[in-house]
Amino acid sequence: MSFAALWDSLLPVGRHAPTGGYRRYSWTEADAACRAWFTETAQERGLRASCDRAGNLWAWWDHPRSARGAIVTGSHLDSVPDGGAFDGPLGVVSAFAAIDLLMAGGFVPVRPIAVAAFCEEEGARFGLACLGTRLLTGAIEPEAARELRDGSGVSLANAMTAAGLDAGRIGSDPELLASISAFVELHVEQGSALDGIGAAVGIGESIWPHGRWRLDFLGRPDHAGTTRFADRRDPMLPYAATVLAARQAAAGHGALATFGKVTAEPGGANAICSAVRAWLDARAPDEATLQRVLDQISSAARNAASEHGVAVSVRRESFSPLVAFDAGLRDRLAATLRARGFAAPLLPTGAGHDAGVLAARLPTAMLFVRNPSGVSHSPAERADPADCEAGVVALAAVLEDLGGQ
Ligand code: HGY
Ligand code: MN
Ligand code: MN
Repeated sequence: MSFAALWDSLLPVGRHAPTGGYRRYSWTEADAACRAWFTETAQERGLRASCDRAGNLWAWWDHPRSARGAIVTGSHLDSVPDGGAFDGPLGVVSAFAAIDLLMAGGFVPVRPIAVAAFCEEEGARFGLACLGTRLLTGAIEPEAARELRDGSGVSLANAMTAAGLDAGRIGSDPELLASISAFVELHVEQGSALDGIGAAVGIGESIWPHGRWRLDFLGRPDHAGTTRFADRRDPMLPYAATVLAARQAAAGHGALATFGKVTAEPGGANAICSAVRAWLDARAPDEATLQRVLDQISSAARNAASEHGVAVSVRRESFSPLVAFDAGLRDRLAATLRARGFAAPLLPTGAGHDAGVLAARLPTAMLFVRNPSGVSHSPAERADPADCEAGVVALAAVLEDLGGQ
């Protein structure tokens, strides 16, 4: 099947018409439809569909006699709130399209090849990015994962159970990991470097260390029209000061800091709120810098809170260390692609990926496809059809190389 037809078959799932963005949150109806799409797509190709203990989906092009490790490709199907169509799904759809291309060309792999779709990569529902690969690799304990809560207080265990999975079985799978020789994730570029260079496809070099922290500012609710400023304990003020301090701290260190999610409780327009809960996303070129930025932001939050008689706590929800992708695999991809006429420049990225989590356990690599808008985590995210096709050709070449010997 062509990339375009396959792409179109997934496109309507989880799309929120008023914004044009995607709301594919883990273990919801939209997620179930994505999972059903994955299984059907695998079966249509004669691939063996399976689900691991963490709920990640796999489609296996088995090799009955080979004892060699598998080559795995894929990405994720979940989205951030009102995310773009490409972040995640491009890697999964391209993986199936690349297999179609290889099968149509009569390619016979000498080892298994598989497509994977990992759960909750964005952490949009349960707060922890790359949850599926963290579980698979043992980077999070099953008990801790089961207790993760979404914004409505539903636990991961209950959400998985409601979706028909056995949450009691979640956990790492060393045997599955040991059966894999390499993982290659294709992803839409979340910036405009490729557009600037004029290249359709690039190769990942490293991922900045990054994480999420939750800040709770607790004040005292009161009347907006009758409470004198001097008598207020308004958590909105230290929160606002912290947002500005975060920008300043990050900018001063060549890092990034973002508050993209905030709630004011109870949320009355004519009342001082009792609590402001905010989520900080911070990223830096190295871990020491990231720590310095965080220390600066935390201390600004504490100082502003105490100035306004507000309590504050800072809690880490998610952390991903610096990742340098496997140099041997990266060079091999570069040689394969350059032999096929791709410029294939190397790119660092500030975005997190399952390939980054898996890199701690096996050789991993990434391919990026040009994004002419340079925008991601937004409905404006884009990749042109010709570049998506180029990505499929590039991925097929890589799978042919890695899976053919
Ligand atoms: O948030 C990230 O870096 C990624 O897009 N999951
Ligand atoms: Mn993303
Ligand atoms: Mn992604």
